[in-house]
Amino acid sequence: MEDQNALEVIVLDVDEAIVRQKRLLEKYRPTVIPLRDRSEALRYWCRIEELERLRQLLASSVGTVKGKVIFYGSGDYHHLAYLGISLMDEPVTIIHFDNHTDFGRSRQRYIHAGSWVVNSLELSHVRKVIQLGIDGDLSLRKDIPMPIGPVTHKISLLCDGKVEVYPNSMHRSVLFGRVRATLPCVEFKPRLLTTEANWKNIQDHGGIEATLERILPAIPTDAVYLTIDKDVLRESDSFTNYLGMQGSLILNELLAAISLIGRRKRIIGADVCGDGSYSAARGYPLKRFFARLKDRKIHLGSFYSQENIRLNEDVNLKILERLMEQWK
Ligand SMILES: [Mn+2]
Repeated sequence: MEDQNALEVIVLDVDEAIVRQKRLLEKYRPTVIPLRDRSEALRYWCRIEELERLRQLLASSVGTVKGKVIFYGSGDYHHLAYLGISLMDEPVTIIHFDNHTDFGRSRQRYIHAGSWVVNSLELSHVRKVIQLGIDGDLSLRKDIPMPIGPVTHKISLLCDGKVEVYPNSMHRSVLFGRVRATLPCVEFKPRLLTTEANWKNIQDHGGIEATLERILPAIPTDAVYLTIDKDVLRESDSFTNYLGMQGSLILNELLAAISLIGRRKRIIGADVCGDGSYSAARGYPLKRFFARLKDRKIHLGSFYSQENIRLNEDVNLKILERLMEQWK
């Protein structure tokens, strides 16, 4: 019989999305940290101090998070990745699967599901972030049709080589503002007020494994931390809060990537989000507005359908299986 303790799983239960996945609970017997009373306070964004408190709670509840996998439900909580990342204790490169770059600008003293990469790169042990699968960002977005560029995103992180962005299929986009840099992942052509970006996307450059074989030898650390937002996957492979706006990566490509990273590098920690969940946002007018706008295409029943819960649980189990192969 397999040793079930070989892989330790932590659930930050902010939105019930993971604890509904009964096979996952039975198989891995995760440490569940109850946070549902903070569900709306933490969704989309929260104050940095709030995460500092949570980090202490996490560390005191589980000791180390090194070599463990953290689940926390919807990608609306992707800033909780900062907890696991900040608790790593050696120089590390973050390998980030997502449909979005998450290095947007946010209000001072706040951390956001779309800005946590900026905060993570402020940690001295975090050397670099490699982003894979990004098709829904750094272009005119369907959900929030506003110009994207240095005003909305911290593009300097890209220019300084702190972040590399590899879309899955997007090959060209236009940024508002002039950007100049010579980078391995993109060619910028500055115009008068805009910049044309030609991306070295995954599909047109040999697929996910060829892309990783090119990138991994150049990253500055042996240790890597994986953070996976399953909105990077196509819709038949994942039910998220980004219905109609998900990425195009196929589950088997994600799994192959995890295996390859595990063979070439030392995975020291991981977290997974993107399990769709409903937000009532009671008591938070701004979040409520945001939730209504963002989730408008999702039928309420979809959040509770057994089919969607099973779909997400299957993906989580496969991700865990792959990680377990790397860690056994
Ligand atoms: Mn994300």
